[in-house]
Amino acid sequence: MDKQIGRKKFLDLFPELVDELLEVLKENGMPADAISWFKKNLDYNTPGGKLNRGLSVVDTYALLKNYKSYEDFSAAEYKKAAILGWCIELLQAYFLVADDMMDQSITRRGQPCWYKVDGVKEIAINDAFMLEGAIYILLKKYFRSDNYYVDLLDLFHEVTFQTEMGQLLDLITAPEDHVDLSKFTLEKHSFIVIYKTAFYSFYLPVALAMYMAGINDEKDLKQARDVLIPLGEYFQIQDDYLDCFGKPEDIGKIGTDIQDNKCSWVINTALKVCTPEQRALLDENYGRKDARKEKTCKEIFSELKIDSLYHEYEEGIAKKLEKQISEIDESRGFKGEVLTAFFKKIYKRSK
Ligand code: DMA
Ligand code: MG
Ligand code: MG
Ligand code: MG
Repeated sequence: MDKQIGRKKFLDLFPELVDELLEVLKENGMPADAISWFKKNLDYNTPGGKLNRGLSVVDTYALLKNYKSYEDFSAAEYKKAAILGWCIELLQAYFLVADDMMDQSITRRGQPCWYKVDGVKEIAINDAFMLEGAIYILLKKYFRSDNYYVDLLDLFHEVTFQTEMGQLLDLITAPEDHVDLSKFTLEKHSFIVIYKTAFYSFYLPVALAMYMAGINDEKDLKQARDVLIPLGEYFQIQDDYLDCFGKPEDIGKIGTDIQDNKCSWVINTALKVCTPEQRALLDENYGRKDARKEKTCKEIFSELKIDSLYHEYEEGIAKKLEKQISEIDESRGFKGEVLTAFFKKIYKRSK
């Protein structure tokens, strides 16, 4: 499976899906300015990312079916797998448009956040809802008569709610007007990130491909989940690390976690190893909308060598996940290779 070709094929489908979604607005008699607004929303917020989640649906499906190249897919089969992938990218777009407003972020994927674009502001809230709505238009159009249609709907609804529970906890653990670092723990962090990130980013793509491939025994879904949830936790720990230590030109966004008082992996790790003096400085400087105070926090993180603790964590989790994957029971058609492929996409990432 050639990566470059896979990405191009996947991206090539998107304009067609946009046209089909715009058709729905036309059928409803929506005026031209509303149609072009929705098009701009879809184009601005959906395809510009790494596409890891979307491409993983197609890649996982191919692995489960023993396909070695895109030629092995029928045209209709490729389109369906890719549409499931685009549905996750729409879900991601929906979450990110809202997340950037809630986190008061500035840039995303190397461009201004959608709510920061001229003339958008709070309309972004409804735009987020419409990105979510697009998922169910596509699912209905392409999967309504498949026996696993209800499973797809159920899965999208379930992981959406899990993500929203995670976002809730992420937000209320980071009040703007009251910094209390004693409320943060790595256990709480783990709970937040599993809910806000791991279900929709890791379990969802693999489970969708499994349903489409007909490998959907609860035992196999559980085997997948048992690896994908810790893998997703690792991914969000990378996101937290990169928020503080990554370069905006690599990650496409400007970190906001320190100023936003987020219960991130970085601050939790710092709290575990800091001296009382460093702790007092963190209490005074963390979670304030002040670039100078943010810088003080970063200086303490360097003194504490958070980056080497992160690399140690990364080595440790990689070993654990590899062992877990090697123990997968493949007797019903599920494959550990699906999980290894996903792991390789994110191991030691810098963007
Ligand atoms: C992201 O958490 C979670 C969701 C559901 C979008 P985050 O705010 O750390 O993401 P980012 O760093 O991309 O803003
Ligand atoms: Mg955010
Ligand atoms: Mg957030
Ligand atoms: Mg982040």
